[in-house]
Amino acid sequence: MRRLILFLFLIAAISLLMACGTTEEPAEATATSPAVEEVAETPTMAATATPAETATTITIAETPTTEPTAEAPATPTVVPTVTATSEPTATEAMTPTTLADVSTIGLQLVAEGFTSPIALMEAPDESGRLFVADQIGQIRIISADGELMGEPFLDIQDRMVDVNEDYDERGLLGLAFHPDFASNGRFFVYYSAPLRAEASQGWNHTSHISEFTVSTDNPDTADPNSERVLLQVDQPQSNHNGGQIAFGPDGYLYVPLGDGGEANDIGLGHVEDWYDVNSGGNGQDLAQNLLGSILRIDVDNEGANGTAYAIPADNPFVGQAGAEEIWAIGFRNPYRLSFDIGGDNALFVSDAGQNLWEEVSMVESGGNYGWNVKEASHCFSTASPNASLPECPNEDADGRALIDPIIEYQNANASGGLGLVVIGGNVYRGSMLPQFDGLYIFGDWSRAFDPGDGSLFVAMPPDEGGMWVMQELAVAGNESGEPEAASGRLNAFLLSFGQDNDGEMYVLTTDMIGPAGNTGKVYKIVPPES
Ligand SMILES: [Ca+2]
Ligand SMILES: [Ca+2]
Ligand SMILES: [Ca+2]
Repeated sequence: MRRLILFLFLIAAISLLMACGTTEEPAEATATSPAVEEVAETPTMAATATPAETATTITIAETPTTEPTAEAPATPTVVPTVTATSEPTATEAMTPTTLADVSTIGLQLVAEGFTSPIALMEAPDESGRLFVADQIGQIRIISADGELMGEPFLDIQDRMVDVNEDYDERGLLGLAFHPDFASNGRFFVYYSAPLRAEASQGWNHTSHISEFTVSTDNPDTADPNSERVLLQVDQPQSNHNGGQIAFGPDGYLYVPLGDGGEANDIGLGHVEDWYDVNSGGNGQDLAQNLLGSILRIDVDNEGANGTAYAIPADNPFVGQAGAEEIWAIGFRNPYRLSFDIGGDNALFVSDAGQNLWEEVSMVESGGNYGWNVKEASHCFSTASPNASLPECPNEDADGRALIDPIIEYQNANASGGLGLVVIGGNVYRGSMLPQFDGLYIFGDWSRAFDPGDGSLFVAMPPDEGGMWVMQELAVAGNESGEPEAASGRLNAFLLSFGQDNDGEMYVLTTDMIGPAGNTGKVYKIVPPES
């Protein structure tokens, strides 16, 4: 009986996250019912309709702590060639990392007491300060000696919508320091403001990209009166707002925008695109709105038409039919993005899937990443979102390829799924865990809604072509934790990742489904034995 109640609660909660739009709308009760049916059907659909698809996806090697009797944790077909024992000892230092070398990490608590910590980064100066953005509208500082400072660096709660403590995808969602912050004190935030007067009636809120500057007399305080709103984007629904903004190695600011919200990329504020099989299509549309895209703007110059930012001359749609701010299209909810601070500085974007698949893409100029034609590498159907279509186009109406993700895994709505929402991370470039160098560490928000059951994953580029190989990452010391004995998982909701200037990584969690309370924690990823 208890399992049944939990199951029903899970279904109701999933419909809240995946299908419903504005949670405060009175239509919630009617919107929930069909979603309940859909979700309840998911396990059988996935089991009977997609065996072929399942077989082509990456193999998830169970971590040794989860299943001591499991076969080799590394997937044999994809593990890089291991140096043979007959090789001279001189080459031992060159032995490539295998998945078996990267199955476990340790987590060291750095700071706690946050509500909903959603971004962490080190200022690009010599101060050694870590900045933590909290969804409720505050930016806090962890000093170089590890102290969480009491006074916020910035508090913009009074400029935001009131976030719903039960669940909300709005709030302060992104923070980025100007590359020359040490000399110019400029930084940028992405947050959800109340709907502006000129927006379409009945829409939900207006996303702001704003610039602030640090106070002239106190480096630990921003000047609250320095706000300069660079970009406003009206949002038809409360959810799918993207979030993490970042400067690329080119000095331009990248801004991820979701498809506008609700589910399926249809409904109020969702335009029609070139693909008639599926309704809606802010993700595929280039010209009618900026939703469903990654933008790239120049914050150091003003636009010719009076905008507070300029368009980089090499943006892919300059002089074309699409909006010139757009860098890439085809996203549902690109909540987290990051640039590799080493290697080729690739841009990694996690895109939260709907009912079946979660994905991470490596994003390039002018790329089309598929939504709502595809959910990860699978053909999406707005009419039957719990069953992938057997086929769909491989390119859009302009001949652009629909680019598959580098990583995908099944949503926990389906049996065997690993979680409900992918949380993008970073390419590890630190020195504390050298075996992780060049690997992408990311995770999933939770497998269920109560209690939080977030996961950490690690992915490795394949030898040649195809998707990256991923596996779960066990947290040392959590092997006997709740909710599942020997899970090795976080035992909390995973909200985000951060990276400092040394390339070390951080994990941001909370015990709450929504932005409430003070259970938010920041951990540093450390070797398991430390
Ligand atoms: Ca369409
Ligand atoms: Ca669009
Ligand atoms: Ca995609």
